[in-house]
Amino acid sequence: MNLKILHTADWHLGQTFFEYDRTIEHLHFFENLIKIIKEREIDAMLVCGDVFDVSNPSSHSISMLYKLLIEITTQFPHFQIIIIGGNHDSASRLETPNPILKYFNIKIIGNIEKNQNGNLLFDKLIIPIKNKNGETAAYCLAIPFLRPGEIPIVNNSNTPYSDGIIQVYAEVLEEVEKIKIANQAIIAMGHLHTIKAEISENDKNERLILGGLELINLQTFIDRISYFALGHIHKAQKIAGQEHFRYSGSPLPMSFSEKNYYHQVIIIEFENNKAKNIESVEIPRLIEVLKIPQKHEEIQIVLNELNKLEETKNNEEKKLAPFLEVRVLLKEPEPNLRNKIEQQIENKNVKLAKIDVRYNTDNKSNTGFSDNFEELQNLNPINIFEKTFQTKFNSEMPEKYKLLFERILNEINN
Ligand SMILES: [Mn+2]
Repeated sequence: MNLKILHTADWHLGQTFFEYDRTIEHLHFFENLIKIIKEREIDAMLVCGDVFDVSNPSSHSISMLYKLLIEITTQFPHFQIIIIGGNHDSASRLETPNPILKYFNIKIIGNIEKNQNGNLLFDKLIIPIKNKNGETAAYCLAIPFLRPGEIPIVNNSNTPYSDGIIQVYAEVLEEVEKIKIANQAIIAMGHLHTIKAEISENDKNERLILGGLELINLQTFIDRISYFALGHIHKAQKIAGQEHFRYSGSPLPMSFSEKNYYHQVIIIEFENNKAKNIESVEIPRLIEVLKIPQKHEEIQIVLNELNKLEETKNNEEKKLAPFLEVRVLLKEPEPNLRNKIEQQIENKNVKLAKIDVRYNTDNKSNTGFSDNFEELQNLNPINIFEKTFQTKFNSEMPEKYKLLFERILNEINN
């Protein structure tokens, strides 16, 4: 049986980019999405988590989602939409509109549920997907992001979180294998972090919470699942070289570290139980992200670089101007930094989002303090201030700071 699916994830509706509203970017993505669904004659869309950026999205963000869903399903009456919750979404809030959405062939799965015996409610997690002929061409394992409290306890495991998640997938998959017939495909959805997924510097802080023990190895499912649609990692990629195990990535850059990402949605054509054709379709950026200069430079060089930027013509153009990260290398604190930069770019066609300051030091781990107890005992506040300054800025502390600091100490002590 033939079937054409669109896979996307990590929309993060309501996200602000360093306080800049992103509504026009999301609407631009929606336009592209509808165009692709129409032109490519897609049967169903899978949204793999982090639909919203926060667990209590604004009414504006919520109405953006509902408007999109209604627009798609009224334009394409047989279209089917399945959405799972991500770690940014609130499981129960996300599911709230389900009683209405079912009339539009839309299902939102925020969490897993169990019956009195502690067994998974499979009906909630196994969703048949129909093609244009109304045939069930695939079964979807719609498993949302799982929080530690939801997953089964696996005895004698060194990695209980990831083993628990794998067990949930294994149980649901076993159930699907019982009901499916030979020419039906099995599609899995997930919002999770797999082993070997490539993440940005920015993501490392947010995602690696248990030092890597939470990473999921999906190896055991490679031959049993026709396509695994993943969300959570913002960079589009295949998993372990497998064409049919993929992250679609986010349709918009969510941070400056995603500057070079190629945003896309994935279209998968199934023929019987196989993903026959897998293709990524680019989602063009409405607003670029810019880093100036390429590497951190001293303030005068930075200002010269900024001066070369093009002027903005009008307010309309400014709305679409790139988000700018300015990268500065400092020897000592520079209280007027923001002011200087803002003045320089006042009429330029950019939106200042972030000033990334780096200090002229290459030895951050060395605190400059002795580990000798006697010496530590004899340190006074001025010594500590001087040494901290030296470590942070890699230069002698100027006399003016010492005088200011002494004045503070005097005021505190008197
Ligand atoms: Mn996520």
